This record gives sequence, structure tokens and C-alpha cells, in this order.
Amino acid sequence: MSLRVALLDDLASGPVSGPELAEAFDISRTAVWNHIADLRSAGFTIEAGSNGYRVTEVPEYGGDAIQFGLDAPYRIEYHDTIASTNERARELAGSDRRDIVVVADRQTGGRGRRDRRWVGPSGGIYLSLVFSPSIPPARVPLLTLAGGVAVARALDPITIETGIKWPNDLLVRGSDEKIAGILTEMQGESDRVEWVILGIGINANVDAGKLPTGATSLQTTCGPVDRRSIVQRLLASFHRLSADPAGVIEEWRSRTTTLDRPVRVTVAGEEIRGMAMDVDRTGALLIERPNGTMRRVHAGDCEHLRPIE
Ligand code: BT5
Repeated sequence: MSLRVALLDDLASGPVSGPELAEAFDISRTAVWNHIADLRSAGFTIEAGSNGYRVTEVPEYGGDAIQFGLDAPYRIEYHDTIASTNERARELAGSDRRDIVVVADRQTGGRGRRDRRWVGPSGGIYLSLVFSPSIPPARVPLLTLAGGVAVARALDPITIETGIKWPNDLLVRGSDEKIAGILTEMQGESDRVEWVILGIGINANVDAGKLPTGATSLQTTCGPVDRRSIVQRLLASFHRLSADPAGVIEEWRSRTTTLDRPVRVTVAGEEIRGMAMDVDRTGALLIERPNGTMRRVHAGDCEHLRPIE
């Protein structure tokens, strides 16, 4: 852990004195003072009282702001502009870095699934977590579901009702406009996962006019939002959910709008129509065909159909 991250962690848990910090990090009191001065110029308001240093204001967004008070064992790497946080996360994964979250304010080459584009104007939430889960590769799709639940939970305090569309979209209930998407990538062998990258895009403080048709933003539906808290809630939830597969499925079922309705799922050019009945323990969708047979679909593009179709 870098000294800056450790310092932010210590400050987040309450007032801490210069001598305490100097001892904890084995640095001089002048060095502590310099680090505090750095944080102040990065936008933190830090009061020096009789109990020590106390943070009273945190910058609105950015790496330090997200790191401060983050309740998950991840390091934040922040960029104002980047081509794609998933691409950067791949580079980090390739150099054996884990538990890092690449976050950007704006993406110029964001990707969706199957090489589709993800539009990423400034003001959105774009992040990619690189980690090594200890699960078999067949269960990695469940992490996409966990990501969806984590995003939905992170948006719970905001006055917007969301529903998860299998496997990876977050839609506004009622209008079915897309507010967030997830791109999960992995590398591994048949029995072992080397790394997973969970890439999440949320249309936060962006004008819906800059987004493709069928998409909307939090700003447009309910006004500007605090991206820092959303990202912190999301990462803390995801960290806990990733260790609780049964809990993920249960909560996903309660948050999805895909189950118990007719769907059309396209998988490698084949169209499967039927009733979406459930998801299995790997996150695959179970579809009941009109002839009564059941199909299990591990990945694909899902369209919700109206009951009449
Ligand atoms: C997804 O793909 O929904 C996954 C999106 C993942 C984006 C994140 S951002 C951080 C990280 N870094 C990256 O480079 N990517 C990840 P898919 O289900 O294939 O949906 C893509 C489709 O959504 C596009 O073809 C458009 O129709 C639509 N779309 C593009 N940009 C959008 C946006 N900002 N909001 C809503 N829909 C969008």
C-alpha cells in the first residue's frame, strides 16, 4: 500500500496526530507535514486541532477523494481522460497488478461488449476493477450479475428506480432507458481464473443529449449526483458480494426486470425466444421455449418483449 493511501486510511478513521503518523509510517514529522500539505493542495480541507489532523472537507471527485473512506481493499488509479479504463486495467493485469480500480472522468474510446462503443462524455462514471477471484471460470458470469447488483445498490439512495436487464444493463424502470452497462473480461485456463476485469459505465452527470438513443443519465432523470459516494458504495458492495454467490443470485432476482417475461436473446447469430424463467448458479439465463423445452443461455443480447408478442 502506498504511503498516501495509508495516510488517507488513517485520516478517514478520525483525528490523528503528526507524531502518531510519523511513528506509524516511520517518517519524520516534516515529511508528515509535507504529505498533509500535498493533500491540502489536492483539495482536502484538513484542520490541525488539539487531537491532531482532521479532514473536514473532501474534494468532489478524483482518486484521493474516492480512496478517502473507501470501505474495500482496492487502490484507485484516477485519470481525467483515458481511452478506456478496461484497456488500462488490462495493462495493469498484464503486469500482475490486482485489486486496482481505474477510474476516469471521461473516456474517448470506451468499449461495450463485442467491440461495440461506449459513449463516455465528461461527468460520467467509468471504472474498471482488476482482481483475481478464487472461483472456477464457469462462474465468472456471476460476477457480472454481482456488478449489476452493486450498481443498483449504489443508486438506491438516489431517487430513481432501476431494474437490471440480464445480463449486464441497468435500466430506468418504466422507460427502460439504459443508465449503466457492464463489460466483464477475463483471462485464465479451463480450471483457473488468472484475472477478471469488471468494467462499469454509469451515465451520471452527463447530458442525455450526448448519449445514444435509448440511453439516459442520472443528471437528466434526477439532477446532478455525487459520483464519489456512488463509486464508494458500488465498490464496497461489490467487494462483499463477490464473496457471497448465493446472496448475489437472490438479490439479483429481486432487482431484475428480465424474469417472468417474454424475451428474445441473440447468441452468436441465433435467436432464442421464450419466457425468461430464472438464472442458474453460474448466472446463465433459463428460457422456456414455446414448445416447453428449456434453454440455458450463458451470454447474449437480451431484448424484453411485450407479453403480447
Ligand atoms: C455494455 O455493452 O453495456 C458495457 C459497457 C461498459 C462500459 C464501461 S465504461 C468503463 C469500462 N471501460 C470501457 O471501455 N468499457 C467499460 P453493451 O451491452 O454491448 O452495450 C453497448 C451499447 O450500448 C452500444 O452499442 C450503444 O447502443 C449503447 N451505448 C453506448 N454508450 C452508451 C451510454 N453511455 N449509455 C447507454 N447506452 C450506451
